[in-house]
Amino acid sequence: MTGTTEVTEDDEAELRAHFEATVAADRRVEPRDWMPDGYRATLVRQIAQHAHSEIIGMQPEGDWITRAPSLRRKAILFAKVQDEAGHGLYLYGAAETLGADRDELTRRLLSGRQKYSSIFNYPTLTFADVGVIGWLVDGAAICNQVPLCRSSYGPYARAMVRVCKEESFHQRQGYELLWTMMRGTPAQRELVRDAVDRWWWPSLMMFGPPDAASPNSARSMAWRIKRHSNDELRQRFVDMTVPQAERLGVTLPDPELAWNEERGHYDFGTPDFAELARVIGGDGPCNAERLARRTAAHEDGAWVRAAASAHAARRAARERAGAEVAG
Ligand code: BYC
Repeated sequence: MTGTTEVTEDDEAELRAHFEATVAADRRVEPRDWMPDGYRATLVRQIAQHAHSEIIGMQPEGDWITRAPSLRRKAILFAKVQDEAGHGLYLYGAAETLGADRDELTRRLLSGRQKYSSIFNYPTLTFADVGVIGWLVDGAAICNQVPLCRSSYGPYARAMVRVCKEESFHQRQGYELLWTMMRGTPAQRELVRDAVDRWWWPSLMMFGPPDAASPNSARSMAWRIKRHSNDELRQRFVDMTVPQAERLGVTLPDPELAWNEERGHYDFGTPDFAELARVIGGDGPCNAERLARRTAAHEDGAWVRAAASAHAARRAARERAGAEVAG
């Protein structure tokens, strides 16, 4: 309800019942529908964090565009990093449908009040990291995001459909790069081994804290924003990735990794969740660098935003004048 329309307690109870029934029936909540404040706030938090991750996520791989080993690899990497910018745009757009202001979201990111994925606070030391990010990081992103295509909020769910299609392509390109390196020289295989060792555990941490320590999961799952818990998705990722590692011929750095016939899943070790908390809290290897770079890019882009706003204002004025003449 917007404007001056007064909402009585009875109206609100009816709207709430309609919202609960929509969610329970797996129908979509749309921007103009009534929704509880907590639902809206949870979505803005998650979608903004997701959008920020896409934009900050351009940095670690972007570092290798000028140093890609061939024109083909450079073109692929360029396209992939550009896709991430597109994902950020869809997601900021989805957040705006909830009434969020994009400038404000950016301010919150730059001031550290809103988070982005922990994974992008690790450095990309060699070109093998580009392959491993595609394979493991995009692989984890797909596991997490495919169920979000069925999220209860329409604009978020629809944005996820396209994001997931592109992420699947990214994952394949990462796997193909590693496949090529694993069939290359011993030095190339060593680069892959080193990169897998460094990225495996941070990739498992992308799914968030364990369920017992996840303050938002229960509420988000009841609202069908999230469809699975952090631990369920982490397990799904391990189950999906181990056979791929075997095909590739790489060893994942976890001595506890073993098929458990009884559970029908792989057992695996516990990620260092204290490290995850430190990285989320701002104390990861590259947090300061990532935010400094994003801040500089934002400041450098001020003239583009000013020019775009002036252009949009002139166009709107022309359209208004045209409408008056036509009227
Ligand atoms: N990193 O109660 P929990 C990508 C925070 S983009 C940082 O479990 P929730 C890609 C969490 O926000 C990857 N923070 O939270 C892009 C919460 O803090 P607040 C991004 C994390 O929301 C470019 C607190 O810890 N994907 O893949 O129920 C190139 C407690 O956690 C992390 C998405 O954003 C983390 N890893 O569940 C390549 C997907 N984990 O906000 C790839 C959408 C937790 O209460 N997001 N936190 O202060 C989600 O699915 C959920 O938000 C999460 C966390 C599973 C991440």
